[in-house]
Amino acid sequence: MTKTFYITTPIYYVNDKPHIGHAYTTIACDVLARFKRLDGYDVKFLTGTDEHGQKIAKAAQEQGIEPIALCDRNSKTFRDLAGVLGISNDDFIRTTEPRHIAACQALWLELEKNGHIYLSKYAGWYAVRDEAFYDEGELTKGANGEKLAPTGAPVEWVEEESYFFKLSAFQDRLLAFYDATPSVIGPKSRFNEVRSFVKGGLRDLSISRTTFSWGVPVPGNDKHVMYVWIDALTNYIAALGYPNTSGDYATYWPSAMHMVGKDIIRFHCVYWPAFLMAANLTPPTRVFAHGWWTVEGQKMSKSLGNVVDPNTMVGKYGLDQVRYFLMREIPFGNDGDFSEAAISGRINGELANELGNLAQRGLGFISKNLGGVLPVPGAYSVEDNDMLKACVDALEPVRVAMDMQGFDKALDAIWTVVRAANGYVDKQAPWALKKTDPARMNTVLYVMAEIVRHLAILMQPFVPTSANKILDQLGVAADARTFAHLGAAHALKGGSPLPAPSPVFPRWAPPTPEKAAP
Ligand code: ME8
Repeated sequence: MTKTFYITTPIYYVNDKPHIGHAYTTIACDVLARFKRLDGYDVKFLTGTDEHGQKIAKAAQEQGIEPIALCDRNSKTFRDLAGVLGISNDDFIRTTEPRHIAACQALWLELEKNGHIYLSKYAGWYAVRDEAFYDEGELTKGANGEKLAPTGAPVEWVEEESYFFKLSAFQDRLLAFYDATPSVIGPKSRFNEVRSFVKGGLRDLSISRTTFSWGVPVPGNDKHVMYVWIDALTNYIAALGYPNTSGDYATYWPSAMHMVGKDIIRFHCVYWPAFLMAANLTPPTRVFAHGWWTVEGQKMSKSLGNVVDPNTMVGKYGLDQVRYFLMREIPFGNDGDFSEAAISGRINGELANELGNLAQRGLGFISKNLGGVLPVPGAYSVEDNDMLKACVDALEPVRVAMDMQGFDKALDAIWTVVRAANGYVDKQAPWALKKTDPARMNTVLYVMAEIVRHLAILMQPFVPTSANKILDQLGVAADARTFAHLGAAHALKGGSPLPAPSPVFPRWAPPTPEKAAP
């Protein structure tokens, strides 16, 4: 039976435009989805937009438009961005879709039927920006003495009738769940953070609001709309056809992984598993919370005007370059800083000088000196065999790293081979063999082409367009590019004509400032 893998991004709020942080999470999911497909998995990859709640209602009001008009417009910008980023998602869910609303109401009824919901009154602090309730003890003070959420978001006092979810009753079950499967939360530091939060005790959670109407109506009580987080989290099962628990739900839910930023870990690792347990559904298999990006050392903010638009970035540096940089620059899970120096360093130092150069050296030489025909190799030397073995052996450490969402570690393992291969080429110096030993030159050039084939196959998840261009230049058939095609059994055929090569990873230089008009 084919193994399955279900990967989701957070669904993004449509009150604002997408920025580099959203692009980061989505690219990470795309890299994983592509990796798993190439590794033989049946993958479902979901992304989408979070369209209900007070924050969206407020944004629409400020812009003088109906909430749904705001949602339609901004959801499209997220959908378009997925196109710009080359995202291979299988589905895009909007929480205003009927399938989502039906799933939310079904889940609610299930929780109610199982005795986990009661009606009472909420009195406490709420941050619209975070769409989160906070305890008095969690609040901090702003510059003017005003109360702020721990995230810095303004809070307001809310007092209203509300339905509550009996979260407090799930403390022991949640702790037992974490302890039985510690791999459910990554990285380890986040696991510890969540565990100690739950260990500290849980209060029941307010799960409905009455002071605005932009949300999923609570079944049987139209005065209430659902709290936006119970609504939002349900997207992950709505897209699998819930409340129907056969079909896609049965196929994919057992392998569910949610990728999120560290800001929303409590919702995904505490509330969501508890809701699912309360509905007698299984919690997700893994939630990974990655770190936060700053820009040139500063927090991204509208007022600083330093919010990085991923469309601009892709236009400036190139899509694969941006994807590579984001996955390579920092250990996944840590915070990172985006700077022009950092990205241009990666583009020029690694993509152009190391991988690109490796591909170009062999292919360019074959094109110029051998009439563009891949030579037939003779017997392999020890070095040839060692290099080819290193290429095949790279898959396992890459796979292990990817299973831990260690994108940077996976790239380290690939780069160990890239660097060894450049060393191999320097040492074998095939161009010097042209006159002295053409047969050996042919073997070296063939081995170089095989090395590049392996590296391009492994690099597809990270730099899909460029890796596939390299594979095109090697004449590799489109259906011979999975990890099952690594190794000698699927080796290139010596004697085959190759398409004309062209460099795949150009160097990057800042645009020269325009000359001032005379
Ligand atoms: O929280 N660095 O949506 P959201 C890294 N709708 N990642 C960042 C980032 C940054 N500076 N800024 C944002 C929501 N992100 C809810 C989710 S899911 C059921 C509902 C990424 O639009 C990161 O993944 O505020 C973060 O978790 C997400 O965007 C928040 O997106």
